[in-house]
Amino acid sequence: MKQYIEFSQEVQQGMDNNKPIVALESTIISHGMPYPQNVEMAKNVEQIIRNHGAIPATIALINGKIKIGLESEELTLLAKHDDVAKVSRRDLAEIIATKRIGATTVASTMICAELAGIQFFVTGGIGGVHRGVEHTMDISADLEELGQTNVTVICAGAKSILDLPKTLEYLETKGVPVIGYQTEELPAFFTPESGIKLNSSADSPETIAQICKAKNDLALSGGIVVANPVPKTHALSKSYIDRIITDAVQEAEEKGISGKDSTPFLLGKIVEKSEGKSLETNIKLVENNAVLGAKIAVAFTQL
Ligand code: PSU
Ligand code: MN
Repeated sequence: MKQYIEFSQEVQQGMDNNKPIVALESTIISHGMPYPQNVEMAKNVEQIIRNHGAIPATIALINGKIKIGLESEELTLLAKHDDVAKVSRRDLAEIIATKRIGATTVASTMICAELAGIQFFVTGGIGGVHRGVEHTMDISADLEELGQTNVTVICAGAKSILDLPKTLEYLETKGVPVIGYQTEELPAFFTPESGIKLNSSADSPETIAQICKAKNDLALSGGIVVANPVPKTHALSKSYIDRIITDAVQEAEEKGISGKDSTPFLLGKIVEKSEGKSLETNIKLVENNAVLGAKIAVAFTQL
C-alpha cells in the first residue's frame, strides 16, 4: 500500500518530529469554489494551520499517487485544471490506476488521512442526506465514511442544500458523535443556527481532544464531526440564504442534475445567486475551522 502514498517534505518532516498534522481536502478547491479564490483560500488555510502550531496536509491524487501535502504548483493545478475528477470512495482505485488528477471529497480525504496516520481533518461542510432523498436516494458517501473511518472532521456543519434533520439521524444511526463547538445547535454552514439541537457540545479544543483520545482508547471505529459555527460577523442571514438555496435546489431538479454533479452544481448556483456573498462567508468559515482544527490537533499531542 505504501507505494501509493507520497508525503511532501513538510509533512514528512512533521511526522518524523511527531508534530500535529491537519489534513485538508481538495474537492473544496476543484469543485467547491471558483478560481482564483479557491487557490487563495487553500494557501491561506494552510498558513493559518502553520500559524497555530500544526502542519497542513492537503490531499489529492496526482499521477497514480495519493499526495499527502501539496506544493504550491500542485494547489494551482487543482484550482485551475478543468479536468480534475471528483473522487469519493468508489472512484479512488480507478483514478489511481489511470493516473488522472483527482480531488478528494470528505469521504476519500478521510480514507487517505487514515492511511497516512493523520487523525484531524479541516474542511468547510460535509455532504449529507439530500433534500428529496425519498425520490433520489441521494445520500453522500461522506456519511458512510464517518461511520467507519477514524478521522475527526472539523466543519461548519452542513449546508441546508441538504436535509439537515435526516443527515443528523443518519449520523446517529452510524454511531458518529457530532460535537457542537461552543454551541448546542447544529450550525448550518452559512448561518450559525439551524434550530436543530445537538446531543453534545464542547467548550474547548482540549475537551474535544480528550473525547478523540477516549474513542481511540476504546477502539471505537468511525469518525467524529466537530461542528464549528461561522462567526456572527461573517454569517449570512438565514432567511436570505434559505431563499437562495431553495431556488438552487429547484433549478437542479428542473435540469435533472444528479449523482456526483449535484453538490458542485448547487454550490456554484449559490455563489452566482448571492453575487459572491456566499463565497466570502464560505472562505471565512473554512479559515475559522482551520484555527480550531489546529488547536485540537495541538491539544491532542499534549495529552
Ligand atoms: N459541501 C460544501 N462544500 C464542498 C463540499 C460539500 O459546502 O466543497 C464537497 C466536499 O468535498 C464533500 C462533497 O465531501 O462536496 C460531497 O459531495 P457529494 O454530496 O456528491 O457526496
Ligand atoms: Mn450524492
